[in-house]
Amino acid sequence: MNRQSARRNPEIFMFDPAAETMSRAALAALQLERLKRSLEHAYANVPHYRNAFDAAGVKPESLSSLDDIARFPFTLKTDLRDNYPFGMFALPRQQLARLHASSGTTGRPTVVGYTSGDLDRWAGLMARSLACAGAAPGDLVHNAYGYGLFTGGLGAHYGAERLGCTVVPMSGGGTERQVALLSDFGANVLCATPSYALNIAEVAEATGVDLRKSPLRCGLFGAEPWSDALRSELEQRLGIKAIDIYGLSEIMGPGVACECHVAQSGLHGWEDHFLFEVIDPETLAPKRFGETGELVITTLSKEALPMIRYRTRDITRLDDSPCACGRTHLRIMRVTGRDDDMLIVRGVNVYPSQLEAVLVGFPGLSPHYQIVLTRSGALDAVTLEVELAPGAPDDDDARVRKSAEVRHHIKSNIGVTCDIAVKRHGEVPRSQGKAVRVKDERKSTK
Ligand code: DLL
Repeated sequence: MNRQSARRNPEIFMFDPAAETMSRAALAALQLERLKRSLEHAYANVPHYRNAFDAAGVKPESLSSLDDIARFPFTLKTDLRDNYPFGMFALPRQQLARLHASSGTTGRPTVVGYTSGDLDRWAGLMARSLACAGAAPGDLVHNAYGYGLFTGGLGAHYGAERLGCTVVPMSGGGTERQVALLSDFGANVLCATPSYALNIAEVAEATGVDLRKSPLRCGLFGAEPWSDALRSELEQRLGIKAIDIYGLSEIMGPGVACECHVAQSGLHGWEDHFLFEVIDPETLAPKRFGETGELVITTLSKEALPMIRYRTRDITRLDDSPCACGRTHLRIMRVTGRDDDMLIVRGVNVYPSQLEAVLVGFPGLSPHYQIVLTRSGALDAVTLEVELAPGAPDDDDARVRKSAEVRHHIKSNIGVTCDIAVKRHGEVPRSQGKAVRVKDERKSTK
């Protein structure tokens, strides 16, 4: 079956069926038309793009096919920081309806802006994503993404309203209260980071609330890398379908791509508004469909902040095979991690989510973990902190045995040798939003 032959199944609810099942030829024509406009808009209104295009010897008119995008320069997070706060905006600040920002670990925050038209399209794409995940008008959506400068809270909020849902704007934290309201209000849909959803599941169990017997049906989990092992854990403990949702503030926020509840395999990237490429992060050469590399995104309809070939640092691959749901938009396979989160453990490259895939569901362990980096002399050391499941034996001998078992399992599954520290139940910090998977103590242990 080729992509053209995927047919829409009338049983599957879509928020925007005409756009979501558009033929590949129509989608490509729309992308080309919008891409030309985006390049012109960026070149005419953002000095950074004018300089970068001139330096690369290209003009918006240099593009006559989608493949020509490869001639244009990349945009980096540092370009946003260097033009802090509003220098990358294509419109005067007075014409913007909202700002968001990410705090970043070092230096200046990354500031992003939206016109009211941008907010309208974002709400539409987020509504599309919620429906893709299995939400429907009339559902009660419990939104535990953080509200504020982070795009998660407000992004999911307006999308759920646009879909015709009732939104409970919880934000993160206060987990016991979250559990009580999830249960009392009878939420159908939970929006949260996967690590916070796990915290909610644990607190529900500890307070005797069985969410598996509640009307909760689906979870939209994203904003951080996670594994299929954590997916199974959340599905089983919450009695839901756990769906992966992807996005980033520089491009829009949540809703750039979302898995469908039909296949739960790869995230449909909304190609009528974004152009997706995968490149080799070392050579910067384009990769073919199916090859793993860094995801690069160009916005096709953003007014306030057009992004041309934005290097996300997220590692994934694209899949253009047809999907059982009938949507024609390509799929971005699960983001395993960011290239800047990659650890080098005794010479082997490892992403935290690979360790997670081995740890979650491991007999006698709870699914909480943290990776601690220290330095002894000139060498970096990596310790994986894992935690005993409630009720597991926790005397010294049992912990030594568990540590050896985990070390062996990681070595045989991922090929790295890690130091393992087995903690008592409750000792690994619980997530309140984006989990801090890596604790870098190298500066203090120098
Ligand atoms: O995290 C937007 C978002 C909110 C997405 C809620 C999904 C749900 P930022 O704070 O700018 O925006 O962080 C973006 O988070 O480049 C990825 O590294 C990571 N990320 C986001 N979604 C996923 C995912 C929001 N599903 C950065 N899987 C991105 C893996 C993800 N990583």
